Amino acid sequence: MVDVAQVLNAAGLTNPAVIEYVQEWADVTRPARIEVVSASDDARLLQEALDAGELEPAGEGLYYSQSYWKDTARSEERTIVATSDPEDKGVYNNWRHSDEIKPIVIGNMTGASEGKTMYVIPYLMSAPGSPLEEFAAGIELTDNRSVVLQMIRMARVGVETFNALADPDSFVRAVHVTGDLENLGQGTPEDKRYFVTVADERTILHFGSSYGGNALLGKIAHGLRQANWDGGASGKFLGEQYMLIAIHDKQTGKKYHIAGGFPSASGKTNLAMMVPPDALGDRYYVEFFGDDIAWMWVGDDGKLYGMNPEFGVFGVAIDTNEKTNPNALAAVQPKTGAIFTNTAYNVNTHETWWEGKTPDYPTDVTGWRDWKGGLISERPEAEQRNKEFVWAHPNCRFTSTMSNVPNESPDYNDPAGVPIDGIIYGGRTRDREPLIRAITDPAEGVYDGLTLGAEATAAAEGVAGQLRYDPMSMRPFLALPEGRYAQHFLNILDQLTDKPLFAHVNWFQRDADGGYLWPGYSENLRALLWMMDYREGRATGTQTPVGVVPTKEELNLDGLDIDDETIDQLLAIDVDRWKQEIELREAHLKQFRGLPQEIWDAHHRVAKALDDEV
Ligand code: SPV
Ligand code: MN
Repeated sequence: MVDVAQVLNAAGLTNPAVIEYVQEWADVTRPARIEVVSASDDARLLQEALDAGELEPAGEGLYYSQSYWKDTARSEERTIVATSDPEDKGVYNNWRHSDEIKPIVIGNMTGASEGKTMYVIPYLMSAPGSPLEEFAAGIELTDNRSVVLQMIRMARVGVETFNALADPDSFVRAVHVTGDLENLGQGTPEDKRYFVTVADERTILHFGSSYGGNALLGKIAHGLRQANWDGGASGKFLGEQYMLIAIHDKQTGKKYHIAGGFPSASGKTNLAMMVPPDALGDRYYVEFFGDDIAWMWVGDDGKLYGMNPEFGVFGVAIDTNEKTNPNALAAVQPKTGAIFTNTAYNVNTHETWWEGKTPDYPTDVTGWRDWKGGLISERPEAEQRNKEFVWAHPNCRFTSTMSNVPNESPDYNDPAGVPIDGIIYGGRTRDREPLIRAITDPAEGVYDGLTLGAEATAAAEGVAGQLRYDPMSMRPFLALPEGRYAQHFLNILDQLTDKPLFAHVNWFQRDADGGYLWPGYSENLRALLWMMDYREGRATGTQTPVGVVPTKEELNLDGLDIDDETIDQLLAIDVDRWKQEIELREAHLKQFRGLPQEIWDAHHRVAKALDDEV
């Protein structure tokens, strides 16, 4: 048996609470070795992973990894929030009593790291010195070297950072055990995977995956689920699946900070890394703070402050190209240390490729393997360059640190955070939602977030035009029951003397032929500029029952080739379609126990305004 105290002490981790925690879990998982890691171990661990065949070279200082084929995404069904109080059960948090679920996960973890190394990863989900530092520290234990390499890119990892904490006993206990991936019964009734956040014990127990948020526990489990709980329990902050950017107006010198939630696959990463369109580039610059998580709190000056707790980006690679996201491409250039997962890979040239990286497939298929490792050249001719037979997995990813993203904000590391001027919610809706509508009443803003959703993509998934609701884009990440979450959100807003403006955006309106009305990507900046003009009183917009939409003249369309009729359509409110939506919202909200009266009042105000419209 490994002498845990000796290994930890030798690595400089002397905190008795940490030693006790590592000992407890080493006794369960029974690793052969224990190793404490810091970011400075990266080069050595990369070499070890290359030597062991866990990573392949993908160009100078670039790496490729392939996951087990049944382990390619976060699993919502297997993700659980556990506490000791049944009152914590919500509609979406998949609540279980910790007395019931913990023994099951611990049973699966028992002896599951035999023969392996247990890596001890001290990490921080904030800049050191942040007012939320006490909620940000964690120690992940993992038996997977690739997970360590991903964590080093996604979180601030290091013994020194951890030892410098004001309160070294306040840390999240995050245990990750990979398990025997080929024998876990993924997707069957005997599924052995469990991804549990025991929120009231600040303990995360994930078993049965080495992929993304299932395994990098600082991200989704700590950064969102635990944060959602801690934020509510302390009353101090909101932990949200939001991107965070600044728009810098070089003419006036002003910087506007906007945070925003979008359901998965709605372009959050592209929006956050945006390069302004050519015609606006002389005046505006977009600074990147984060593409997936924002923690927000009440500042001493009565403004809402926010920061990105992550240290890197775990972005979807599909459709990332020079037009959609040039900054993401720059973040994965040689020498960035980026890791590609489940893209296609060329064993001869060490290049990576994914659908949408270039308009055409690579000209020569020689050496190309698909994400499962199959040679493209060995496929029947008709399946080699055919969309139905993908080269890359739809959830293939790139992992790169924040500092590799060219438009990273100079303020990203500032522990004070940045004041939030606007919060946007963005659905994916083909007809009802205008390009942007500003929402001036804060409770109506929270109501809008709670009724956020994305349209079912295929008819089989639901009724056309009907949303899969995803409150605040937090549906898979809520630890709190919805009613309490909504009340907590309102409480935070109540404390602000200078509140952010809410708005709902939609980049996905379609014409009768199914084509997109709005060009999207960098052009989305135009909607956000109007939002800030409205907030600052430079624009007045048109009041509608569901918020304020820009007038045509107020929207900056310089250099954009778009006709008047299309703009009219983009800004129109279809009252009949909205009335249908109100009915669906009512049913959606009724599911939530203890939803604050303020939210119901907001709902009824909007419903009445629509009824009053002739
Ligand atoms: C998401 O699925 O929303 C992610 C990726 O950000 S993962 O970390 O795998 O959950
Ligand atoms: Mn996400």
